[in-house]
Amino acid sequence: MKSDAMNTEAMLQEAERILRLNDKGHYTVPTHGLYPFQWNWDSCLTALGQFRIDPDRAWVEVETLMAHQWPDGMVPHIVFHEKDDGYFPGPEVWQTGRPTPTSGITQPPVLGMVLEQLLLRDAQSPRAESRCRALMFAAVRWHDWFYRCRDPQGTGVVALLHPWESGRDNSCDWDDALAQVPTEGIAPYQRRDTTHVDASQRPTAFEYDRYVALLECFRALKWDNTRLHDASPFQVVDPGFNAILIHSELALARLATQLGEPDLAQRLSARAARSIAAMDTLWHAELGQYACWNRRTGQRVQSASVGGLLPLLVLPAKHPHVVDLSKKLNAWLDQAPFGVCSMDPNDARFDGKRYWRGPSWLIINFLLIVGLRQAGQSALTQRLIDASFKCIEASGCSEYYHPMTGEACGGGTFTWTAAMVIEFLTMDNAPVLEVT
Ligand code: 9WN
Repeated sequence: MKSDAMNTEAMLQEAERILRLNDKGHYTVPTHGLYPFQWNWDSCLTALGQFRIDPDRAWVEVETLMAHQWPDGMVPHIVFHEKDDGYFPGPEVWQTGRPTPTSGITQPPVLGMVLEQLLLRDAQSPRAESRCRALMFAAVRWHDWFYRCRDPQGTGVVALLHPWESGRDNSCDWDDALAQVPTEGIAPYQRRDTTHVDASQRPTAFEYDRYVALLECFRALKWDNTRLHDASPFQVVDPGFNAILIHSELALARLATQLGEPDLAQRLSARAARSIAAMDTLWHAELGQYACWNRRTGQRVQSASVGGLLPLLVLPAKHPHVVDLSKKLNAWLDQAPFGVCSMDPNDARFDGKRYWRGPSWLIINFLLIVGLRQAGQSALTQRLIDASFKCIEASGCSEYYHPMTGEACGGGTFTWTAAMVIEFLTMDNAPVLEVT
């Protein structure tokens, strides 16, 4: 929590202003121009901040997202509520055939953890429990989809089929796997992102070609999720993504208990336990952290990104890797005091301004903080909150920040960054939940 009362008030007001600025009534755009639609994990994390302004509006944010869940359980990463030519690839490229157009891939499932928080915070409201109940069942259908369609061999960990699914689009984690994606015959296209943001802060043309190639490959399979996994030239198991999924699964299990569904709670707890055990296979002793696994080649990925620190979300306090990961976080913060680098600052590929290859992101700081609080790492928790506020003080609510200078990067007046500011300013009151 921030001590300076004046600053706190000013920050809260600015954060609230941004949430209102980007509010489209029943969903929120991440920022106008660059991202003019509803994004999956942006909306869920935004609901946490919205709750402090208007609890009902927070529920609506996630209800709107889940109204566009696919019949097979998948929750798309973008819902194209309105027509807008300012973004590529738009609905005419995805061609998923949904009544309201959506993309055809998903994003990190933070919904479960957010639902648990919303219900805890809204316990007095007479409608909260029934709203949460409906959303909980929808979230469980999404998780079932993950294990059915993204882990068809039942290994306990799910694979990503597109870098956009990770939410960490151009992370170095995907470099090798992406290089194997064939691009022959992709349709010509025109990027829009670089008309909004300097190209040096965005993915490269090489990467975009492969993003489009994967999209076209899945489109040719008519977005049939029973076929996509095995057919995809890109199948990467990300420890960060899986940690988010498991953390949400545990949250849903607790909700199921609370809402009188003991059998469901038991099923989810058992699946989470199995997945936590499977995460052990992603520990990379040489890097001293978790790392991705390329399911296509059967090889470990040599990349020390922040995704490999996110398993803090599911480690019990006494787990030895809590100490390893905390040490690493402290070392990175010594080198880069403006938040957690998205890539090891000692890696030759680190680039402090290029999106997910170095910059710090407040939502990632937040997820790490959730894990660190669970693990009782209070000093490091405070260090990360302070680092996040340093970014805000230096550059306002930006999409991401140069982790060594705090320079604003990407889009401005950014929704989930504003939501995280509210969260950090008020989280002292949030209960800490334990991983057992
Ligand atoms: C593609 C909206 C989204 C975030 C992602 C972030 C970025 C999109 C893009 O913006 O991705 O989904 O076009 O660059 O990487 O995490 O959800 O804020």
